[in-house]
Amino acid sequence: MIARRRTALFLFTAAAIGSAIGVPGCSTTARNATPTPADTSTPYPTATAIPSATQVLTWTPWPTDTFTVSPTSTNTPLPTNTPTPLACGTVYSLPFSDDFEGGIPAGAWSAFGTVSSWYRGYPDASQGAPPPSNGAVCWGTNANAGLYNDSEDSSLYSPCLAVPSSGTHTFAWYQWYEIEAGWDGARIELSTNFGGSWTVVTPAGGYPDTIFAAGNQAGWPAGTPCYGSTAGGAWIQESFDLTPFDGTTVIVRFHFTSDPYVGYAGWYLDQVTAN
Ligand SMILES: [Ca+2]
Ligand SMILES: [Ca+2]
Repeated sequence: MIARRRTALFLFTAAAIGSAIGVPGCSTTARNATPTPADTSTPYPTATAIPSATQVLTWTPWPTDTFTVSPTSTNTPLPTNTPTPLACGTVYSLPFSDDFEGGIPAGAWSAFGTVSSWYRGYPDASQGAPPPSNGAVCWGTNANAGLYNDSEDSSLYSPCLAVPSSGTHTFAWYQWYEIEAGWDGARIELSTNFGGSWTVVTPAGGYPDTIFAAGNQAGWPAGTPCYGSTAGGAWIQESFDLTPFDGTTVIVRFHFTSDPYVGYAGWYLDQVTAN
């Protein structure tokens, strides 16, 4: 079934979309001009198209919340296009919680990467994404605008979190995802040196899927454990053990990648906690 959908969608993209706008690989999914319900906490950007694999999408965080598309920019693979070291700004102590509704400034989270489609908003129901797990907004790949980008290698970065030097600690979040099985994927990574290096984190219960063919933008080889396909229609809470990182200041990133063909609604996140 995946292979059939893959072929059908690729043909549609190449024949109908690419030639229509003259930009190879460019998706034409338009952003909703008027999200429903309205997000009164953050203005929505007015970008009308998702950039192609040869374009760079830059988002200026809240309260500006604007997208800038650089059509002639050359993409640079992660991590070199991600600021290193990452600036902490506020370092949050535990317990930490953020449902993205404005209690923690939205700018405390940041997104970088190759054709990043990360977006804070209300999911686009027409693409199958459910409402946020709470409130009016969540973070997601092209949340409120449809499918994630082809050839994407992007991450949503948490604020800096100071993990106490002793005790048992847990990082948890709610997620919903629909990702092309085997070709595209998502996983959790953590840094204790402000983005200088990243450790892959295994969630409680492990990753349910694997990359089964190379070709994704992040270069994850076949066999890489990840979130892929879908876990169903409901938001699910996931977690991992922060205890091994006691005494450090950590940044957690939600790392997503896709290959050049076939996109789905993507990866949606809400209600992050660290206790
Ligand atoms: Ca929320
Ligand atoms: Ca794909």
